Amino acid sequence: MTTPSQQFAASVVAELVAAGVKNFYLAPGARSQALAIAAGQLAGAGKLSLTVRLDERSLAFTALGRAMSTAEPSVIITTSGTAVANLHPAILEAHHSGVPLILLTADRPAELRGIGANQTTEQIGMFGNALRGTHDVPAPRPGSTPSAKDLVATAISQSLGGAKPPGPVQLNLQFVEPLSSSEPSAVKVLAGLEKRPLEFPAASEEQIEIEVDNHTVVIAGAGAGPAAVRFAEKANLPLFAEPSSGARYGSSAITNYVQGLTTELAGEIRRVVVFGKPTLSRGVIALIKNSSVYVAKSANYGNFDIGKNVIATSWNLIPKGVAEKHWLDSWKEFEPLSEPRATLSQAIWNAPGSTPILIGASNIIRVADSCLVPRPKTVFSSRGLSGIDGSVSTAIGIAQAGAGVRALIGDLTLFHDAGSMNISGLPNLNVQLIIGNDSGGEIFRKLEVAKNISPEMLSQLFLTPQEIDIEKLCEAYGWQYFAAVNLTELNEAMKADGYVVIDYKL
Ligand SMILES: Cc1ncc(C[n+]2csc(CCOP(=O)(O)OP(=O)(O)O)c2C)c(N)n1
Repeated sequence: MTTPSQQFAASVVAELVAAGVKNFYLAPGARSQALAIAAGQLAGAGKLSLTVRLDERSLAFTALGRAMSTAEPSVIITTSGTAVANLHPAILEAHHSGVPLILLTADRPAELRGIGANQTTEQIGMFGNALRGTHDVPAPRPGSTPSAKDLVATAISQSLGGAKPPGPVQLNLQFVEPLSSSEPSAVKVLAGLEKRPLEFPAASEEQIEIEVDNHTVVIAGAGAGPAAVRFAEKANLPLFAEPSSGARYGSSAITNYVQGLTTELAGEIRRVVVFGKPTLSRGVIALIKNSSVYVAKSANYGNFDIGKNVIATSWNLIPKGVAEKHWLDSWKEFEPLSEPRATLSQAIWNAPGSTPILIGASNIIRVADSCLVPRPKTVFSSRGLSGIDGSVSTAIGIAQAGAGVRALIGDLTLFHDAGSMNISGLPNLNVQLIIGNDSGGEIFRKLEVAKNISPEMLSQLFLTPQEIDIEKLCEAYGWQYFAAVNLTELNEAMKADGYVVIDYKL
């Protein structure tokens, strides 16, 4: 027996696969059952990768991590109601950091909204302006089934961006009973479709020349990539590259520019050329506000103009002129920051191999920015909104891309996403969570608030010290646990495969 629900769901999922989308994420629910069946059939036939997780919030961050590392859209399938709302944090991060996601949110038919129907809310508009596209799709019924082909083509192209950065797109799919059937098989539907690779928007060839001299520096924030390195090296300029910029390597990159910016050398800078979205250091933001600013348009992060003072921006920046050697050399004189978090982040940065690194928000990434000696590394960090949420699940999604992951995060960042340690149903992946454990949110000690209140208030309202037993957490969820108090123990623990937590006491 077939039903319009199953026919349509099979077509939507098969059209996505035919258009080159491979990575699907599903949380269980009744309203979305036809989509789940279709995805399950295609996964069984080896046509797509399907990840099933209970908690939609974890699911969405896992999908985000996968899309961050592949640049391909992850598809997320949910049932209706709060299930959809649980996607919100990951959607906001995807919106602000240009990560493609396609949401298939199942819904009841529109006529049941606002009249007390169970598990029914306004799923359209729920995510404000964070979506690249929203499509409220009427329920398939006998004799009137929406066209999956056009819908899917629009969703894919909106998610991959072009005029706008990539981002999340919502297909809100209404379903009426009967909600599913055993036929048609999505595998058969796919067999009748023409398969093609994903079509990414072409890069722009627009370019401008920027004059450079001994008073110019290059700043590379999140998402900057190799273009920043090429520009800096061609012009012999100092390159201030954040750990997740994809540009912290090469002969121009400066290890501890953060310290340099606190010295009189900073006063020499008149012009800055910015790639990506810098967020980590107040010194850099102040510098941008007080300089002549040129910005490379970012494919993922949109238009950066934090000081509202950008003179010119283009997709491709070409340096005009070359700085003298002494200008670059003078920035190389600052020693890496030395403190326990620096030792920890250097150990992970310098570890052999090419395992991707995820660095959580908070103290650790700022310390890393002041101490990591430049070298080519694959580093991710959720700098769209710098949340401490979703780090465990984002790490799992990055690992799913094939090369495992080492995630360096704070203890509160772990506890915030502890539910994502539920790995039931996931394949065996190499996921190392390395916890810089200082029993609380120590970053707040460095902020102005610490000067304004008593130590007791600081602790109660901000540091929120925790005494959660990480070893027991690992036991409950089936992760291997290692405690480490020095580099020897850390390096030994980093040899372990599978789902691993290394509890590094700071
Ligand atoms: C979702 C979210 N909630 C709150 C914050 C504010 N915040 C920033 S850092 C931090 C504490 C993090 O503590 P931990 O992970 O232990 O790192 P540490 O500060 O010790 O380096 C908090 C609560 C945030 N960035 N994101």
